[in-house]
Amino acid sequence: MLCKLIGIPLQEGASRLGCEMGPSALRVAGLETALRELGHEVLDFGNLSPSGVVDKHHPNRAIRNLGTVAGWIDAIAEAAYSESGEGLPIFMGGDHALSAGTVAGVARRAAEEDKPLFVLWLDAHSDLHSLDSTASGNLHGVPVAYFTGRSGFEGYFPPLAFPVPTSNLCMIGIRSVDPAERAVLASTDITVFDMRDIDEHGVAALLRRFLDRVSAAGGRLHVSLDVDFLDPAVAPAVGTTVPGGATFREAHLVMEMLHDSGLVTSLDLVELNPFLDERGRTATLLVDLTASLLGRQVLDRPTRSF
Ligand code: DIR
Ligand code: MN
Ligand code: MN
Ligand code: MN
Repeated sequence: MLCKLIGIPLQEGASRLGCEMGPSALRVAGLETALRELGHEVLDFGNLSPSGVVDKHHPNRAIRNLGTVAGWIDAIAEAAYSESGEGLPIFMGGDHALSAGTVAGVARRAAEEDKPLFVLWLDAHSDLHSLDSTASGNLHGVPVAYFTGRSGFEGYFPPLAFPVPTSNLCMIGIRSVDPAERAVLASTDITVFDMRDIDEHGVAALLRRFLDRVSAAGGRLHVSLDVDFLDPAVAPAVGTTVPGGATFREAHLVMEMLHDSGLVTSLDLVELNPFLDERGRTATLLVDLTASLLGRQVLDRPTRSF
């Protein structure tokens, strides 16, 4: 498999600075080597930069860095479209606002190939705010609303040609949802598996149901992994930790099942804030999880101590 590493040092969508160092930390933690050791060809495209930033103002005064983030989304969507024609693009973030661009870009690719696009959202949060409903003003809280074509982004974010149908979206790991997001979840057919669902049924049964649907539809599958999907005890390097997240084993199991499915066509690794890390521990975990997604087995895994 040809793996394409694309760095996206975007941090303006998050409340704390530091995500711009995410791509560097993933490189230092050995992402390229780990994938090569599995027999994959790896191309590192370096880091993207945003398109021309236009100052934009929204009536919601809480919103921060709107013009900057919109410029990033434009550039990211273009790159995601161009690089999704062959191989597996791995988008190394950067905060989760970048997924507004990656999903928009791969959705254009899927439309061109006449295939449905499915999105697996691994996150503590649903990131479903509109520009009107966000109270924090942090734009990493809005990408899902944007790429599913909800209203209110016109004139602020780049026009969206191919919205992802909500029925093609599955969220796993959810445990922090704001009231406005809850209302959206209640009124759409987004599949939401929260932590209680994982506790009761096990993550494997939940994921298998979704993967069976993707496979039956012959779809492309974009996976978006937010560091806060993981429990803060194993992944401390994220600005918005939420207790009670996925364990080390659950996360690896998800990745191993995704590998076995052969369905994944693009991947986001987002919200890694190396400034908050403990000696590269979270970056290393993300590298290991990506290796699991690309075929590393339990018995091949390196022993780590921190
Ligand atoms: C919260 C936090 N829902 C917000 N969102 C985060 O600011 O809108 N997403 N941290 O990853
Ligand atoms: Mn997120
Ligand atoms: Mn999150
Ligand atoms: Mn692994």
